[in-house]
Amino acid sequence: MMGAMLRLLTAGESHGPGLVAVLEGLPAGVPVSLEGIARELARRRHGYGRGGRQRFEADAFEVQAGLRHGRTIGAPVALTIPNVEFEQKYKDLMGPEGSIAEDQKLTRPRPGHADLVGSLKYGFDDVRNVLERASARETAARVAVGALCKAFLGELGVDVLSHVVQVGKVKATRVKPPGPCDLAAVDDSPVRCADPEVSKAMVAEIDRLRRAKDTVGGVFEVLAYGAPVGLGSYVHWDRKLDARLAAALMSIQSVKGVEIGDGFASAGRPGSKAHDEIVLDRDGRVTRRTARAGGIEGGMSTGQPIRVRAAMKPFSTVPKPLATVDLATGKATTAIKQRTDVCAVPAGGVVGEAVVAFVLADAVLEKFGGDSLAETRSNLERYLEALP
Ligand code: EPS
Repeated sequence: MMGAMLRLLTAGESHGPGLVAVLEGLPAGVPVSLEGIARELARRRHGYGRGGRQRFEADAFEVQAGLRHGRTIGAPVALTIPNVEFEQKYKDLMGPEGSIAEDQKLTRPRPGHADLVGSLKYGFDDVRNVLERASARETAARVAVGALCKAFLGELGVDVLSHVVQVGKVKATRVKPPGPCDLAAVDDSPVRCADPEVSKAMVAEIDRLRRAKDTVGGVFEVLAYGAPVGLGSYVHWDRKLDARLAAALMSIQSVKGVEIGDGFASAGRPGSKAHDEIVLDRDGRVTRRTARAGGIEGGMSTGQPIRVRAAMKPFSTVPKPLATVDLATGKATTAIKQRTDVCAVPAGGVVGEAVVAFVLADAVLEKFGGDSLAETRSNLERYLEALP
């Protein structure tokens, strides 16, 4: 991912030796604990409906560069996360050297995954080259880096969290979005849903789809509290905060729709009921009557909580395999049966937090700059003091 100020590169195949992430552009002096990174990685592994892998995958990462004595030093931060099965199970299949027999090649692409188009585009006769990199395993690297972005934002009073609002046909209609104090309760829910009753119904929905040998998608919401007014810009399409958030969320594997604030619901409302009227509060300060825009107007943060949603399609590795064509024989067949998760929407929310934190950290650095956290903070404070 490429921001105005931050750059993130990930590498790694799902069953290769491991994942690598390099984050460049965070100022020096950001306190980062290894436990904090481990906690975020553990949050991504949890969630009702995950597959077998998450029970043994340890995500035992190592920091190779950029952190010293618990703080960033302004240099690129590099992390590696080994895949636990590589040594015991996948060394021959996925190692950097050697070869495999013809009959070990995967040639039955899964509809909905990158398998078919990736193989055609790169000229592969083994779909594994594609699916290993296209796998959502890559999101572990982004979550590890997201923990660093969150630590930076946290120092500036910005909190990012998420919750699940839909799994399959089950929707949470509770209107009030959870705040930072509610995150522990959300994480305690097996599906990371803020409403305990809806949470139970979502678990039942996942069980129903598992029994039917199927997979299920859903919607998660990401909220950011404490973002200052004026992040992003209205002057250019590629500097708009909502455009940057939408691109980042859409880059998450399985995400097929993004909504900012009331987004799609606004399309069906009259203009008189679609906006957030500007009013004075009791103390004579400018405020808003509602929060329909999701904290973004004209491509800039308004100072209200930022609220975005992402829709995830069901996993395309369906246990009851879909129709496909064998690339080796040209004959009709059924798709590869890989190990799969039934539902990854709770994990999707954690990945959503990470990419939103990346975009907000980038937008903060674009506006306030700073080679050290202290410099960024003092620039931010001066700006806030000067606001009318
Ligand atoms: C995932 C790792 C993958 C899958 C899942 C998400 O691991 P494995 O293939 O070893 O089970 O569990 O990815 C997919 C289902 C997919 O189609 O990409 C993870 O770590 O998030």
